[in-house]
Amino acid sequence: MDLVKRKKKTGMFFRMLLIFTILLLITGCSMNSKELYTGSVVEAAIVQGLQYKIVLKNGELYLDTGKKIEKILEYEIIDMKVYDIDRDGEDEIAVIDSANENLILLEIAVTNSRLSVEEIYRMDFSEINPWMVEAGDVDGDGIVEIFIGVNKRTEFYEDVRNRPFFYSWNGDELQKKWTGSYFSEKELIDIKLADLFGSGRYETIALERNKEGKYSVSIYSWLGFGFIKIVSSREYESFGGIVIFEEADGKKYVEIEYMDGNIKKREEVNFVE
Ligand SMILES: [Ca+2]
Ligand SMILES: [Ca+2]
Repeated sequence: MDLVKRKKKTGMFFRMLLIFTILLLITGCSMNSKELYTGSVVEAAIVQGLQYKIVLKNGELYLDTGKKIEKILEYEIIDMKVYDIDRDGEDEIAVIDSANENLILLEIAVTNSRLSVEEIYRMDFSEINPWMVEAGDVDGDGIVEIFIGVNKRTEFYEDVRNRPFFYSWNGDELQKKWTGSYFSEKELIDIKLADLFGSGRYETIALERNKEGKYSVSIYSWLGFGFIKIVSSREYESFGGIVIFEEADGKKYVEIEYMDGNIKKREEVNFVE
């Protein structure tokens, strides 16, 4: 009798497991747009005159054509940036893959009206722990710089911390532009590159944290062979990130997202000299 009971139980267990697996597969496959856009990083990509959305969600990269959402990379990534890196009017995607910590440049390819990505370049950053990627022309010479946030010690500074590295894309490869030790004595948390003043030269907008754990935003500008600080903001107790808000006329503002208790707030950063 006991053996029969046990067999029945085992059978039931496997049936439940099968149902659970099917349910998991169904929910896992049908990523809807609401799920995709919750807690994700979204950027617009221009390909052959049309705009698409590139979405980074839980380390996975998706393309939203407006009609269909497709996962476009088989591997997981740490961060991504959509930008026209070679300035030909078509956007590329720069990603850092989680497994090898390589910076990978991807071209968005269209074959038979299907979009896919093709790897055009990769560079190994695994020795220096890359954690974020940004892009923009920091010196205004028409050549795009790629920013890589890394975490390492340097020859002169022993402590391991977040450091700003800039590379220029010469059409074939990335070349060192400025691999700095730091912008200031504060810890670097996040960076955006944006042409805030319409000069053609992109400012570096950095979110930093001081020793007391307070956050502030500073604008740094390229000057010949390095960066100088232009202005800083007031201090914030907490933060969500920095956002560059662009008005219809192209005027840009720096905004900060921060938590006020349980409420997420967003305000324009008032810089003080
Ligand atoms: Ca391009
Ligand atoms: Ca440049």
